[in-house]
Amino acid sequence: MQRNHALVIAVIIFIVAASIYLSLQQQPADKANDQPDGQHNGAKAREGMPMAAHAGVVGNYSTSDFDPSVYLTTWNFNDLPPKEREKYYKETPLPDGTLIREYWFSAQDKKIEVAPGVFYDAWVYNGQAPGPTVRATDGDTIRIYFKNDGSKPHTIHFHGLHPAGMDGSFPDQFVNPGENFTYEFKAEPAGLHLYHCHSTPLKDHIAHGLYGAYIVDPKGSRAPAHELVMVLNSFDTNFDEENEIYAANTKAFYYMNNPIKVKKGELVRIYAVNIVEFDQINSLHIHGNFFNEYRTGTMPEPNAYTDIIELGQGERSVLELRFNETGLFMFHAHQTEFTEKGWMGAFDVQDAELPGQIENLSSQEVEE
Ligand SMILES: [Cu+2]
Repeated sequence: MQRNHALVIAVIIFIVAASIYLSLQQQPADKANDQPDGQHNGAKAREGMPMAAHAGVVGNYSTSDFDPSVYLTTWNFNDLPPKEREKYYKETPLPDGTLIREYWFSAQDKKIEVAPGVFYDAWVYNGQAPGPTVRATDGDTIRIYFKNDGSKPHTIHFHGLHPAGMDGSFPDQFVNPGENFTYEFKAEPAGLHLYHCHSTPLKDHIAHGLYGAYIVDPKGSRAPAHELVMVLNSFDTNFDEENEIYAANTKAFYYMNNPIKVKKGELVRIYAVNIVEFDQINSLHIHGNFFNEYRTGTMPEPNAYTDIIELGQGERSVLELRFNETGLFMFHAHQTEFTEKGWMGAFDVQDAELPGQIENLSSQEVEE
């Protein structure tokens, strides 16, 4: 009995001593967190690190299969040399001045890198998510030869006007693995649209990467500008119907590591499409500036002069702005969770007079 009492007392003394020791160890860190300037130890440790590292990304990407910098200014496969481009895109003028635009699309299963070293088993159009940007002028004819090389039934459902049989949405319109379908319709109305797979379950087919931007230019076209395509997307890398990665154009924080170069004073036009699955709303906010918003791009006059737009899934807006100051300006979702999981980038506004600067091409110059 005596012995047992001594043991219990020894254990109690040890526990009390250990808790006093641990609480003394804890104190300095807690004190640091209470600093009046609100600076935490963690933030202090990160001082002096490069901007992108501070933003939360470690390491770099391979851009051999998808380069977000190239994607920004690519439509109708205009990044490819003429011989290679012919395999995917052909345009034929008609007597009425419109064009027949033919596209060769396919769907595949493909592993894509969505953050440095983070790979996702995507379903993609033409090897990339977002799929290739389709661009036409109001009244043109669009013809898409679609082959499903993937493992699930897929479709291409275009927003815009078209006959019922070209909708790619009902089960009898699903294109089974190994099968083909040709979509044909007029490009209308002028505006910024999108396409996506409409096979079921719809959320799975969209979340896996089957979507892209579809731009219909008004007849007479918009003013020449430095044009950028941004598809706001997300990836549920552990398949729990919540996103782990958010981005503009797939790769988390890509434009933080590789800021988008624009010239001071030039007209910048952003075609922003939101396709984020599992979250009801997304947004795009630009720092140090305001822009004209043309919602859905269908009307000639802007509907807002603002620095933030909100977009539900499938919504899109054309934004126009000029930067009148040089330097780095951030753009990001104003849902801070999305921002911190990759949907954040920067513009690098450079002086137009700098020698050796590459001229940015307007839409018309690229088309011709
Ligand atoms: Cu699909």
